[in-house]
Order: sequence, then C-alpha cells, then structure tokens
Amino acid sequence: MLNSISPEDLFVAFGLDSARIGERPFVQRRLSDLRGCFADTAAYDAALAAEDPVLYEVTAVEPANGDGQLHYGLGILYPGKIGDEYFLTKGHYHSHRPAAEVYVGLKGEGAMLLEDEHSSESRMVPLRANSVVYVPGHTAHRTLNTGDTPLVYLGIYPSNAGHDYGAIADKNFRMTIVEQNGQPALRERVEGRG
Ligand code: S6P
Ligand code: ZN
Repeated sequence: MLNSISPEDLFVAFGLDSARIGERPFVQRRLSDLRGCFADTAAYDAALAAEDPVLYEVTAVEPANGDGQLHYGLGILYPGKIGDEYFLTKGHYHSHRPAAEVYVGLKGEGAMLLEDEHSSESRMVPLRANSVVYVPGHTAHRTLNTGDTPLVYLGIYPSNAGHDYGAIADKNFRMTIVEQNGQPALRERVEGRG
C-alpha cells in the first residue's frame, strides 16, 4: 500500500493565505455557479449583474481509494454577503450517506450549516482557526464565511464518500445563516426573501 502512494501525496505543504498546494489544480466556484443557493434572489441577480466574483476554491487531494482510505480538500471561502446571507458553498450530502467528515478550521471566521437528512434538524456550528467540526453521516453540510477575511479550512472524508449535490439543488437547505445585529444567526430560508 505504502508503495502505491506517491511521495507528493505522503507529504503536502500548503499556503495558509493562498490555500493552494503548489501547482495542483483546484476547483473554482464563482457567484454564477451558485444560482439557486441564496435566499434573496433579487439581491443575487443584482450582485451578479455587477460582477461575477470567485466565492471559493477547493484543492482536493485523493491519495488512494478503497476501504479505509481518506481524501481531503483544502478550501478557501472569500468574505461577502448576498443581502444579509453570508457567502457560502453549494453544500452537499455524501453520496455514500453514512460517510462522516471532519472539518479543521485554519484561518478566518466562519460557520457550518448542518442539516439532518431525516429530521431536517439544523445546526449552526462555528468554524475557525484551532477548531474542529464533526459532520456526522446523513448530514447535509454547507460552509459560510461570517467574517471579513478569507476562511481557510480542511475537510477530511472517507475516499468512498462521494458528493451528492442534486438533493441540495432540488430542495436547498431548510435554514440559512444571515447577519443579524452584526452576528451570524440561523433563519428559516424563504425563497425570494433574505
Ligand atoms: C468535501 C468537503 C469539502 C467541500 C468544499 C466545497 O466532502 O465537504 O472539501 O467540497 O467545502 O463545498 P462544496 O459543497 O461545493 O463541495
Ligand atoms: Zn463533504
């Protein structure tokens, strides 16, 4: 097994500010890729008419596949809001629903929105430097930047987790995280409104 992992995957150094791993390719999501994710559709359309900024970037590292193996993603989510809702990731379930994930906050101030697949119970959990968020299986998860600097984090997950974006694209999350009196707060998501 050890021999099958490339030395580049055994040891990885990353930039804490850039959230890049050398020259490795990364996925970039712009505001236009997040259509349908934000509650305030008028604010979304207005923002997109003005510009189409990069909201986040993720470098995925997938050293090995198979039972017991791990993958991870290094993410950077830029600060900003659409209406009073913070910049966010698309969010997903894992295709293999029992797969859990651990998020390690590295820089900045953020939050994770967690929703249980069966009860739809929602939680807002802080994500910041020197902290770990446990995302149980069967839980939709989305990351939001609640600060005014880039949020940098690692997400570590089983190699067979997979990403199911379809369920979120259909129903989105029940709740959202907005700025209320200068603080992040959970609020029921109402389409068309913030
Ligand atoms: C993967 C893990 C993260 C996300 C990243 C971007 O299981 O949860 O690496 O991929 O935060 O979010 P999303 O919802 O666009 O994949
Ligand atoms: Zn995940």
